[in-house]
Amino acid sequence: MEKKNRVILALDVTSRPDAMRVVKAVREHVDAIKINWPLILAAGPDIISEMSKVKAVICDLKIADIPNTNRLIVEQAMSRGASAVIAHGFTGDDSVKACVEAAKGQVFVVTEMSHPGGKQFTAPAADRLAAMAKACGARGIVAPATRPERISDLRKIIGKMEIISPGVGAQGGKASDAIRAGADYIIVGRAIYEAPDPGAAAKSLADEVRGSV
Ligand code: OMP
Repeated sequence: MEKKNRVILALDVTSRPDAMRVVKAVREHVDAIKINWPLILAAGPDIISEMSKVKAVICDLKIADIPNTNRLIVEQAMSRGASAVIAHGFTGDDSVKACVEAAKGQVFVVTEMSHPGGKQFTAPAADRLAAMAKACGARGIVAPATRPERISDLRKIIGKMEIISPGVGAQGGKASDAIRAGADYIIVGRAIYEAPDPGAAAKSLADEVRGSV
């Protein structure tokens, strides 16, 4: 995935026409498209292959199962053209290693989640989840733009691994704060796809990111 705009589009729309409209409008201003269950369930898994022809696709299935099931899920996602997947780490290092092997390293592990409930169970475990992601050979972690100070803390644990950071816009986080705290990319959904002009919204976020480095 390129590192030009440092914006990952969270394409959580629920129809193929909406997905195509948004991607057409924003493609120059984002480096990757993150596809989650809402779009896969609405448009079918072929949407992964279709989008992968436009941009790198991160398949956000929040994979959280035993190692064998994790492996099967990751193989399906990668065979459809995903460049990377997002997995949970609370299932343990054997489950995360199964993802890392099946995705040839292209795994982002969720640490502290960005929503208020993320403080309840994920925040107390986040440092250990980040260290485990590193030990398992993952590509990076997912860390909250809603709490940029936690991005800085987690950066100290993982070193040069990548941080992708959701929570900008609709959840209250700010793109420049997340990048300054050490995120490599911001992940943005509603603030782009619900904007009256998604292309202009994505461009403005990419400009904010460029201005903050
Ligand atoms: P918006 O809040 O609409 O910008 O969307 C954020 C996107 O990031 C959604 O696709 C969420 O599923 C995802 N996300 C979070 O919001 N918080 C997290 O802690 C982790 C993720 C994720 O793994 O991508």
